[in-house]
Amino acid sequence: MAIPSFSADAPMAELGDALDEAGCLVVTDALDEHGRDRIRKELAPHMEVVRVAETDSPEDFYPGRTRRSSALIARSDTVGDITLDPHTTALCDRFLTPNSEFGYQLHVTAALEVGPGAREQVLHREEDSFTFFPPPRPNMILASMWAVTDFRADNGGTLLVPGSHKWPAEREAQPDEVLSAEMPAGSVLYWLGGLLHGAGANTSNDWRYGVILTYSLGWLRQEENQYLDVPPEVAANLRPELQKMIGYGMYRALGFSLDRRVGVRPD
Ligand SMILES: O=C(O)CCC(=O)C(=O)O
Repeated sequence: MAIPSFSADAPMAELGDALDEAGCLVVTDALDEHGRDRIRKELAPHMEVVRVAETDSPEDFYPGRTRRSSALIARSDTVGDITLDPHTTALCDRFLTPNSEFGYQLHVTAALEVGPGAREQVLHREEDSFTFFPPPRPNMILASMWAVTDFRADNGGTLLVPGSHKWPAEREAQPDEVLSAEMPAGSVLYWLGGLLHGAGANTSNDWRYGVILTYSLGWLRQEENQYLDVPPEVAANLRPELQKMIGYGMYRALGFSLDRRVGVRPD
């Protein structure tokens, strides 16, 4: 099974059908060069101070020779903009809302650079924290990866196992089932939380740069602690849709704060 690829003006229903079948999807021409430059510039002070490990052990979840930074909503207005991208929200509406009728939320934000010499990351599923449900699980997470640079098979492009979102837990991916999500800078890759994936090895001389934004059902614990990474004084300056998306809202009775008046009705 191949990784489906569409341009940003393709009908949403076709994108959604392709994602449903393959568990992954590339949308090209989603972020122009100006937007990519702004992301790099806004995140540069945070990426520059990340210590790059030269060595790692095969069990480490994060391979050496990679650079990672999170708390992106507090650090980059442009990441805030793409968080609310209409393709993403349409896909969340289709894949998450049926299991979360009062809304979904931002789950993880991270800028991920894969440097020359980095090894492959272990294949995993975004939903693996939710062990209560055995795979194949109900849809709980939608992931997106924004390509700030080109993603290629030789520079650490994300590895995906199309179709594996429908597999039982015991089925392992064979080498010929693992594909590299090659895509030009400005594309966005989507995958469902049940899909096996991981960062590829980088055998080139270039750094691969991506921004991962994942979304989860509104009643789940978020993987990144947004309340620490985007504390109230920072969240106060965000637009209301983004405040709600990072978790400063309520899901039925979940998430109230009487002191901060979240969830308090005017009457
Ligand atoms: O960097 C990538 O391509 C994938 C990263 C990933 O899956 C992770 O860090 O959990």
